[in-house]
Amino acid sequence: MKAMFMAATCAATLFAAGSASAASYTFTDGSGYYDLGGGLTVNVYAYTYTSEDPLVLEAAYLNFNNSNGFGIGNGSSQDPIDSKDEEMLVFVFNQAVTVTGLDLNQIDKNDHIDLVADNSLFADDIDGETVNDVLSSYLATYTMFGIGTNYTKDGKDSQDQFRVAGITYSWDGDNNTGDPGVVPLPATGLLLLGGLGGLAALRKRRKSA
Ligand SMILES: [Ca+2]
Ligand SMILES: [Ca+2]
Ligand SMILES: [Ca+2]
Ligand SMILES: [Ca+2]
Repeated sequence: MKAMFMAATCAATLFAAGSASAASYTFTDGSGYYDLGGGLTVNVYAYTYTSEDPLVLEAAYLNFNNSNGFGIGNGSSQDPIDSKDEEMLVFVFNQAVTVTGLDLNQIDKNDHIDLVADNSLFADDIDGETVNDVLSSYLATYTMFGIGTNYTKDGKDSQDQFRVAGITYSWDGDNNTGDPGVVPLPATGLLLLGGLGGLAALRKRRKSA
């Protein structure tokens, strides 16, 4: 039973890795516009939000504090993204991506986080330490991604606060041509594919012999 579960997990990982290339980006300024390379760009916005379904966003002030990353506030670079003002950081890409991880600062299990893709909430009030686990398993593609915190289900805890310094995403860089041939795979994916390919070649040789 355990072996079967592991095999299924491997297959899912392989599929995800093979369908898109993965890359990371560390934000080094607060301009709000970033060229991620290969024709992919992202605009970063700050919002407040008071309702989750439908998500209602109102523009807020984006700030940036060096290696700590993005915060949201009223002009102070020391102001994190926090539940006091129910703040959300929104990334709008020019092509569909999957955000698979974030470089988060000032985050722990007492921070309660909301995650949004294309205007729908897919994780509500999750423990801050599980954000990257949730992201790595949510494989939908979207052009709008948001991370924020409010206190609707969190006992009116206004202490939730964090910052975002970087982002890891997977992206089908060839989605204009549909050619998956040049998409790089992580080393483990290559090894697995090599093993499967070798098996197929062996079968072919046996059949023709
Ligand atoms: Ca704030
Ligand atoms: Ca925190
Ligand atoms: Ca909390
Ligand atoms: Ca929430």
